Amino acid sequence: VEASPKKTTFGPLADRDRIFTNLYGRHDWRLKGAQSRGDWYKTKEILLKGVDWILNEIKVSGLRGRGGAGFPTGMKWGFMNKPSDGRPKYLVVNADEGEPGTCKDREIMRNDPHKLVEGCLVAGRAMGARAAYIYIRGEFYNESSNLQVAINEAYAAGLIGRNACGSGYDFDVFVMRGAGAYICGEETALIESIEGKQGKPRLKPPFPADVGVFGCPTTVANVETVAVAPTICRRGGTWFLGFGRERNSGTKLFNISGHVNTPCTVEEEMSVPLKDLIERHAGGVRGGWDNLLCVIPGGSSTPLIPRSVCDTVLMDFDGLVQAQTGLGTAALIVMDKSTDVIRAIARLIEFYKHESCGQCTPCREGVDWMNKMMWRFVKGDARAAEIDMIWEISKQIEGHTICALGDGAAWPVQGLIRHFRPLMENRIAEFQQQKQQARA
Ligand code: L3W
Ligand code: SF4
Repeated sequence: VEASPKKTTFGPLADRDRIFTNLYGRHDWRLKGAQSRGDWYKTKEILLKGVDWILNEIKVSGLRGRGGAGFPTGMKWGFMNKPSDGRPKYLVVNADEGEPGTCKDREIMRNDPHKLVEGCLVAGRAMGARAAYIYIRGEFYNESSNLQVAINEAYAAGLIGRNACGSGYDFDVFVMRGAGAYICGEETALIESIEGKQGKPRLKPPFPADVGVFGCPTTVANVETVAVAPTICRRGGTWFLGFGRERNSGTKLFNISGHVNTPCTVEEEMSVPLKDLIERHAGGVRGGWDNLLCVIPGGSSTPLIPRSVCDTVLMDFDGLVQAQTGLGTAALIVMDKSTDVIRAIARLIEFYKHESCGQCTPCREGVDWMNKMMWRFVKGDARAAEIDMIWEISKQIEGHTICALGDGAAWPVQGLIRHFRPLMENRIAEFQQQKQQARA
């Protein structure tokens, strides 16, 4: 994908173009503070413009889902725009944010909860939804209480509930807390959990838009996706489209953690070069850019990329796919040369093994095998041929499971082998040498 002919450089984002104006809680997050920063401005007018107008603005904006899959938001919300068959429709907000390295939605709910509540109303209107359920990660206790305060304030001010904002539209918002399972961030497991069952993913189709929560048409959308909708409607889809490049538009929250001088969450223009993001906002790599080993660019499910790729890659959907990885949740985990990258990936695979729900054989058994093999690779206690074997196991998992957790476990292993195979081979050779010396 070529950069748009009109634009070849991306970022820094000007303050006037930031959607999330209260990162790190520098201002008052309560209703009055939120209103002073533009939230709930002319919401009634947006609602009265109707379903087609809202959907059109979202489509024009080019917004793609911010939870990892990057599905076009306007199209997804449009799946709900069918004649009613009598079943109520629901919006479910995925606030389960469990992907290692990811903490952007937490920041929104903690410091900008009114953006999410208003977003539920606008997105809900676009779908003809009766109510929104916000399913929030159990560990986010403070965030869920801030969110509940914001919801209570919005009810008291007549912004949601009966005749929301005086628009004639009735809309409720409920918060539901999870209980600590990563798999409940998968949209159908999340639906099962809301229904009071174990969080085990369902086969798709049927997609939630046909059969979702309580058997009713449902759209599950990420916190950030929903929270940006009111600003897009106020400033216009073309405003949002003006950031980033074709098919990769808008502003975006990025998390930067690991071996950087100042780990942070920052809103930047989509398609910003990875190197600029780290140097401009995170104080650079510890010990300087030359000390960089690799970066996991989009949360733990996305394959790592080595320093040579990091020099030039753009942080967007297409740029990272071209680099054989993905934007995922846009959570960068930076590793400098002091990192034992084999151990780092082994630790991630152990996480996936622990979180697998166990329904599919390739995930349940395959991820367990990969975990055991990875810890032997950490020591070097393996045969070189086993590198091909674990690659093959990862390929047998990828695409052969009910949900994306299997893929999420397979891809980090593939990234490691793709870029650090000689390191793995050397470690095996060293271990064999040590064993021989010990025998002699
Ligand atoms: C109706 C159709 N709806 C697709 C809907 C579908 C879903 C959305 C995208 O996985 C990814 C995963 C993780 N009719 C439809 C349709 N839809 N076709 O569109 O669907 P899908 O299956 O591509 O993605 P998903 O199941 O939502 C999410 C990756 O994100 N990830 C992040 C995980 C963690 C977090 C977090 O902590 N916040 O998100 C990182 O890579 O691997 O690939 O709504 O129903 N014909
Ligand atoms: Fe469960 Fe793993 Fe299958 Fe997903 S891929 S349904 S987590 S066993």
